[in-house]
Amino acid sequence: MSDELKDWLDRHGGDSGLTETVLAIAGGCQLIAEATRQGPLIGLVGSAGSSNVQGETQQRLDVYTNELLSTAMEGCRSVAGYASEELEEAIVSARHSSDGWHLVLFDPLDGSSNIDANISIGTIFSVLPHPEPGREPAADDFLQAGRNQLAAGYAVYGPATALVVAVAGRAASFTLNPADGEWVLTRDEIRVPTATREFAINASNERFWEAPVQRYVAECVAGVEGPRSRDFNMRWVASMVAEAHRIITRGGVFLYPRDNKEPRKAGRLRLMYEANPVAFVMAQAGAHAVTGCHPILDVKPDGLHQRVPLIFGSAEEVARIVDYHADTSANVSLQLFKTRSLYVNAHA
Ligand code: AFP
Repeated sequence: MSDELKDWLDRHGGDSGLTETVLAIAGGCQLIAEATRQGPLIGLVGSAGSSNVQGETQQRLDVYTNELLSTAMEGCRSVAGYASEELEEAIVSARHSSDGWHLVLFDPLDGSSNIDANISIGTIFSVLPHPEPGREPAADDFLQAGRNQLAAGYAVYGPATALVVAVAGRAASFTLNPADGEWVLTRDEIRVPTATREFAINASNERFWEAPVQRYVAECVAGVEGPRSRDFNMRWVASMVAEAHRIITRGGVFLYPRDNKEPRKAGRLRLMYEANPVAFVMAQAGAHAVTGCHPILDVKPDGLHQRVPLIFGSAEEVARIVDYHADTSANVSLQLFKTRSLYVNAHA
């Protein structure tokens, strides 16, 4: 039963038949919410003893949630195929490859390192059009730019379970009522505040960041004495979904920039099922998402598991970070700034 979610999708989902697909994803998220709630009681903690295609150790919950969502996608008439962080190749639906009209990509469990510590985790999804419904989808059919997404969103399994769904021009948040399994509409027409004083970044990587990001964070940390003339707050949950939800709730900016920690990787986060869906949600809510220089939604994909640098959130802060990337004197100003306010003030 998800009457409020169904009504919302029927009203705002346009004519691409999204209701069925998003309800199937929401059904999968509901099962995941139940599984995460029980966690250790049903043995869903700890390593599964296997690795995924990116070579990352899979947790039991990664494997289980991938199965739940895969089953939900197999059972959905509108889904011709699907792809997951946990699966090397895209999967063609056994029953609906030739009559389904959507392709779904998902990260079934974002924030795996949080599972055993009982910290918020989530699921992220992206719905793309099948370019030629009527035939089996091919691997390349999945490699569409984020702008093509028909719908995207995420579930966050925190103190409450929230499902955020975005379709063209609109984003809304639903809260799962565990008593009856209903997704209750709790926030419609989400708008992310354009200004913020809160940023999220894994600061332990600072020495590996590119100069524009070092400059941005140094200026935030300098607070009222620095060039921004105001104090900033910092948060890091290590689950991008939880960060995204905080940002749509009260504004903020999230950065997982390109760095030279592992130079062969373009970034940490995956384009197709992490960056694109979050960028789509942000765009419908008046926020921005970029690689540093370019909108995420314009990145032309070249692989299912491709990584990208990702910076998203309140429009004014993201615009500032883009400006810093465009500013070729960024290295120089970082030096000047460090000399002027961090070093001199600290030793004054
Ligand atoms: P998983 O994809 O393994 O669940 O990792 C989550 C994540 O990709 C993203 O949600 C976090 O922002 C990021 O990793 C946290 O990574 P570190 O805290 O290790 O930098």
